[in-house]
Amino acid sequence: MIVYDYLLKTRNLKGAGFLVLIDPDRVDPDHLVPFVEQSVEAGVDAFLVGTSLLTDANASEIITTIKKTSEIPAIIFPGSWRQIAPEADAILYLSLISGRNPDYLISEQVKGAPAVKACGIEAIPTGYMLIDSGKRTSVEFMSSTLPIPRDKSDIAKVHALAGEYLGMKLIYLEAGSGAIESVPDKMVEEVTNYITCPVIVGGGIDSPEEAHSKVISGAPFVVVGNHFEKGSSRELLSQFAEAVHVRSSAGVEL
Ligand code: 1GP
Repeated sequence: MIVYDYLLKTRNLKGAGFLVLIDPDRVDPDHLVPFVEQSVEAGVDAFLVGTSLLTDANASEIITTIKKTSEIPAIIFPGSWRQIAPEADAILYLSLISGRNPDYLISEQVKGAPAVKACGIEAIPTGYMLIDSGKRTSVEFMSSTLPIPRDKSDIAKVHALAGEYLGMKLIYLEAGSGAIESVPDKMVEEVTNYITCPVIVGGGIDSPEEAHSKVISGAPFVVVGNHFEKGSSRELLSQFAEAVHVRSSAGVEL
């Protein structure tokens, strides 16, 4: 399975893909298996596994459990090069293109490249862009980078376009986990209209209605994590999945 192709097929068939973030630092190990089972039943399209940009949590155990429990792709969403795990199906090979810190533009990626090659997992080049969420985030502080202001869609557009021209296969618009304000719909719309590269939107999305509005604004992929850490159920996951799958809820062949 080529995970990138699976994601594109998912977007084409369902209208948009619903990705659930599992944070190894915060997941309750006793709840992981039921949560994965509920996610399968609800129609979640892929799991992202990772933690905030700069910590070193070990994702291997979590990914092993996900893979034993489901066939849904498990994609590493790394906070640092140490989070690379051979059990995963793919890794979002992030470069923090909204920032000007060489550590997160290229240094972490150089350190991680041999490990990804040794694991043989699929690397999906992803331009990672921080968008101001109304409050200072840990990624912003730790990476010493400034987020793009919420009302400056033009700045977001040209960063995304530069990422596309550099060969990124995904652009991730990130408000930060648990953000008070998610990425503005207007910015999602303007960026997705401006580039051809598929866009992921995440951070602070805490209702099915909010997830739906990102898709209606043009987002091909929506990520939700923090909201399910406060409590989840098959019903809640289904409500989100239905809100994101605006075209069809049919399964996509792996
Ligand atoms: C964080 O975009 C992801 O990196 C998901 O954010 O945890 O706020 O849903 P939440």
